[in-house]
Amino acid sequence: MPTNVTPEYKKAEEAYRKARESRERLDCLKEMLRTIPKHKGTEHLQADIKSRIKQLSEELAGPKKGGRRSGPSHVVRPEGAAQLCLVGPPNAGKSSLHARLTGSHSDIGPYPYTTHLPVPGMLPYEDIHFQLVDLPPVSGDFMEPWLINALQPADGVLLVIDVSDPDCLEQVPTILERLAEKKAYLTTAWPGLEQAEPQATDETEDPFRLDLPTVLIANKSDLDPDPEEVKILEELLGLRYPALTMSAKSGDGLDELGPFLFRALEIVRVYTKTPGKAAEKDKPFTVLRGGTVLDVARLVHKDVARDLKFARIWGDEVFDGQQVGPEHLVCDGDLVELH
Ligand SMILES: Nc1nc2c(ncn2[C@@H]2O[C@H](COP(=O)(O)OP(=O)(O)O)[C@@H](O)[C@H]2O)c(=O)[nH]1
Ligand SMILES: [Mg+2]
Repeated sequence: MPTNVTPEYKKAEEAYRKARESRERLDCLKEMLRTIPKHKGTEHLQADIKSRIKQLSEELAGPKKGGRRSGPSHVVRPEGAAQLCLVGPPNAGKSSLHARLTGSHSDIGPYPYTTHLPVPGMLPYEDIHFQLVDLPPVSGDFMEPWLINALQPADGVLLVIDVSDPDCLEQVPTILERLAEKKAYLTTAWPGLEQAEPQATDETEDPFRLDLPTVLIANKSDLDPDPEEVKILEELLGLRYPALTMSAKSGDGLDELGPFLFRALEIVRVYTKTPGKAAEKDKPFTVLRGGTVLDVARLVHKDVARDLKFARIWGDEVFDGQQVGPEHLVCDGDLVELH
């Protein structure tokens, strides 16, 4: 990695890491290319940035008429409290789980090639939703070239395996390798869970490294009812992902996903009110841990964020109606009045 990059470049890189929308990411990449010091030490990174600009521009340009690429974009725009992608070997039950959890028709979609495209769906949990994105399988033989792009906006991964299939002992390491080749790493580090292993926080880290908190979903528990099975598998695999055992068939364990995600991602729900009016208690905005009043304002509207002076806030950690600044951290259940 290059040393001696300018603060301008660092800022662009930071913005890229935070950007969730493809168009925003593209703008950040262009800014990175503009500001990166042009010398031998950065040649690799310059090339990487250029190829990502090309890839993303094509992705955003949509289907090519008569070209090889056709059909909708492979990147699902994030919605709801968080986006989680389903990754796993063929036949693990990803689409079945997706269908049961979100009411989607992922496996019996109206298009003949449904399984070759990302399929979004919403998992309800209390008064919020998590977006689950069903993806085609990853195997030793094949991984869709666009799969890595589809993972970019995700807040986490559901690594789905068929717990009754001994092949998963080979499939899981293969999947991790294939993703790592493309700089995507499935990590055990969820913001709201105690860290299973220390995470490296290297300042000069590769900006294109994608770390995704991952939960192992041991599906088809109806075929292998041993509750210890997933622990044994993890031990054999040398992995320490948090794990949930479930069955798309019987419905067993499906209820645990929402509460797990809420806790592991440290989702913060914030209700808003307009001055002089009643609170909107049915539809919260959500931010992740560390979210501020300003982040909430951005969700309401970008003009509201731009013009934000202060907020009044009601909640467990504040006095009723306390006046706070834009950088004030919000807590789950807070009611915020933006001024
Ligand atoms: N017994 C059992 N079969 C399942 C379960 N989940 C999925 N299946 C079956 O496994 C096969 C593959 O499922 P599918 O959802 O298409 O897997 P995908 O390739 O990972 O999307 C289908 O025949 C499903 O009916 C489960 O929990 N238990
Ligand atoms: Mg499928």
